[in-house]
Amino acid sequence: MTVALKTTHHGGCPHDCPDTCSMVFEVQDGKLTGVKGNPDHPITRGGLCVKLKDYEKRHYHPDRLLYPMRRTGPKGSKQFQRITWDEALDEIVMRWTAIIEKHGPQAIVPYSYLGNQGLVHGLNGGDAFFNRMGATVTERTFCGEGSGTAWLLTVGPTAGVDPESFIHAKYIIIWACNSVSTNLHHWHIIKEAQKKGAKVIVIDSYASKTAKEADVHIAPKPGTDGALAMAMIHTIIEEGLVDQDYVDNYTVGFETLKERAKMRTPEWAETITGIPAEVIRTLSRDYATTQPAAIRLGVALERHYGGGQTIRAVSCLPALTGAWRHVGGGALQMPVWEHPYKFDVICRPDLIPGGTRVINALQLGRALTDEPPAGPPIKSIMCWNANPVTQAPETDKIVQGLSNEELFLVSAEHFISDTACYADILLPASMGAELEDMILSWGHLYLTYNAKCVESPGEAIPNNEIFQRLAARMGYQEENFKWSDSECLENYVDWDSPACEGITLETLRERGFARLNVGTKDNRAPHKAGNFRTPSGKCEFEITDATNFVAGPFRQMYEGFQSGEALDSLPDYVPSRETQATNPELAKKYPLNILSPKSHGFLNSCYANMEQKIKGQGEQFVLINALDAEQRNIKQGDTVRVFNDRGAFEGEARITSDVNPGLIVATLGYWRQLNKGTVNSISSAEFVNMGHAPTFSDNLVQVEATA
Ligand SMILES: Nc1nc2c(c(=O)[nH]1)N[C@H]1C(S)=C(S)[C@@H](COP(=O)(O)OP(=O)(O)OC[C@H]3O[C@@H](n4cnc5c(=O)[nH]c(N)nc54)[C@H](O)[C@@H]3O)O[C@H]1N2
Ligand SMILES: Nc1nc2c(c(=O)[nH]1)N[C@H]1C(S)=C(S)[C@@H](COP(=O)(O)OP(=O)(O)OC[C@H]3O[C@@H](n4cnc5c(=O)[nH]c(N)nc54)[C@H](O)[C@@H]3O)O[C@H]1N2
Ligand code: SF4
Ligand SMILES: [Mo]
Repeated sequence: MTVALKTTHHGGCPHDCPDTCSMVFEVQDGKLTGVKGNPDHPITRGGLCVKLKDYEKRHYHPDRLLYPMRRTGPKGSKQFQRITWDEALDEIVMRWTAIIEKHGPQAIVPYSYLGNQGLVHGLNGGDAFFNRMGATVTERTFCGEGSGTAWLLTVGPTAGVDPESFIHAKYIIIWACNSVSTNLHHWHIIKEAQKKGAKVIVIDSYASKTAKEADVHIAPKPGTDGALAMAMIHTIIEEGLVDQDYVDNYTVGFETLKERAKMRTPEWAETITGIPAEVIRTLSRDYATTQPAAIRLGVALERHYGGGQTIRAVSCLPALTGAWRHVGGGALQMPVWEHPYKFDVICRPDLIPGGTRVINALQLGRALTDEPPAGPPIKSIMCWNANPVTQAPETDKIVQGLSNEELFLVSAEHFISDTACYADILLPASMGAELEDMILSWGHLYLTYNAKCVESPGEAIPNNEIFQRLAARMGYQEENFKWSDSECLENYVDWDSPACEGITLETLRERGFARLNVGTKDNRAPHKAGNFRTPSGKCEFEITDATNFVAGPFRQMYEGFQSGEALDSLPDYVPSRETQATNPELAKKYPLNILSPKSHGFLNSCYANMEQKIKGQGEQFVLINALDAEQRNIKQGDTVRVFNDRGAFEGEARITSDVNPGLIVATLGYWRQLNKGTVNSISSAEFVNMGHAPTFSDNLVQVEATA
């Protein structure tokens, strides 16, 4: 008897996580038998997270979608029947052709996000197809677009401080980021810096896992960080801690910023944030005087109405204090800005017919119910790499919209997700080890390769092939619809860019990863002498003539949203929409703020259907302070109902001092089909004041014990 040899192959974690780990796939007998972190990768360093450590189990999970299926029962009933690929594609093309004839192509809406971060099979795979069709353009602003807009306005598309250079920092502020759960491999670096004597400050509205490991935890009320940042600017200026030489040479608008910050005292900020003025003063002094000082901006910092302005204020701090002068000094938002991808080739925005309407992915529920967009009715949606029924706000409206028997929903998936439940046609998609790709990273400065090393189970095929087959049937002749995955990679990356010097697809295939040529962790100080990628080349405290726009870190595939609405030329604190102070009427009914951060054990909604992962993460729960619990007669472990006018969900009450009175926390990702509602049942689809970002930290609710 011969025993098949175990082989290993380079992988890249395809999930929406800043770490983009380089993985080692282990294959035996044509099956993925195990995964490990690549020990040679300086950030992965041989370890994966709790979600991915047994990734092979996700590949071969008994619930995996293996064949194309057609709906046989009412929408949402999960009654499907196996059909062939030909039947599935014929039906889709027949339905779409009829819709296009009757209503025009804009009656068809694509819906995707970062369920897969591959260059070929990820966020933008499929864009070229729908642009060619002339379908509605879907603006995707789930994650980082408010932050991205603010960052671009202030410092331009720079990767900022290298996450690896944090090892050289002496003062580290992690601002609205739960690194222990969401950016684990950066956390390892921060821990090492801490061991070497760096002070680690976590600014988080509740005691997250990360906050608990900090030297100092500062807990402003949600959405008040802008006031905290403005008071830091005030203190740094008032106390003469400004690096005047840096400010004079490399910034614009210092005098007007100084004027704006004059009244933004720590005492003023105390009344808004709940943080004692003395704590704000100490924070400001220590930050300004302990160099190198590095700030890690979490995505969550954008998630309230004033999120954009908050990020502008925070982004001014390193220039004000000259932190950018040092290796390991400055700020880190999303390093993806310096990755050399050719989004125009990937997305083909040139194919979008002039005047095509745009709808926003966060407002899908509204578009399908009470706020239909101008133009033709929405007759069909194709969803891939996304699961709006758990992940987008106002999910009751989405469910209502998707329940419409007349709406033709096509869903390409790994599992019958909460969204796929409503599909008319299900298409099985390939997973990690079953396809070739390069995985983009918004958390480090490496290119990451993923080899195809096993065949897909059943009849699953990769996203790119799904769109190729559809394009062939629709008669689209453009050459990009015929490129193999390898050809896509050759065409999608700017291999001739300085960042790629010495790197080819072949070298990537051999090593699995490659560091971009953008300096090393030990010498990179991109703004030591200014060189900001703004119109002035300087850090713009003040901007002139700016209008609101959407700056996706993964470049938007159309010309870019310009609202025409003028922006404040200076950063400031802009209050949230739903608080006691800004909406006292609403707060009478719904007195508690709620946060919905990421779950430690899930990756957005991925893994939240796997028994072992639910066991690790725990069933849906609600963190509540003893004071709030007592007032509502809620006991530890009670099932509670959290609700507002938008909807409700249930979870187990965990009474804890990790949250202050007035605030509750319920984490994201739980499946609606396995729970009574989820946290997005109550969240609002209103935008942040910049970049059309979501307001997940700007919601009021009430809580009650269930009978
Ligand atoms: N385990 C795990 N990891 C993930 C993900 C996952 O689902 N699970 N998702 C991935 C994705 S898509 C993303 S975008 C990243 C996001 O990673 P993070 O940026 O860490 O995002 P969140 O977990 O949403 O929020 C981080 C922290 O911000 C706090 N916070 C929320 N609002 C405010 C506020 O107004 N002020 C302050 N000071 N704090 C606030 C929350 O309490 C939370 O602890 O994580 C990625 N990694
Ligand atoms: N309340 C609240 N809501 C939030 C957030 C929050 O902090 N609070 N965070 C927001 C953020 S930051 C983000 S990024 C979004 C994420 O929102 P989504 O991107 O919609 O979240 P995922 O759960 O990752 O959904 C990905 C889906 O794609 C599928 N998928 C994965 N890989 C593939 C593939 O190769 N092919 C196909 N066809 N399908 C695939 C998965 O099975 C999964 O169902 O959620 C947002 N929603
Ligand atoms: S989810 Fe993030 S931390 Fe976990 S393996 Fe993937 S990239 Fe690494
Ligand atoms: Mo995200």
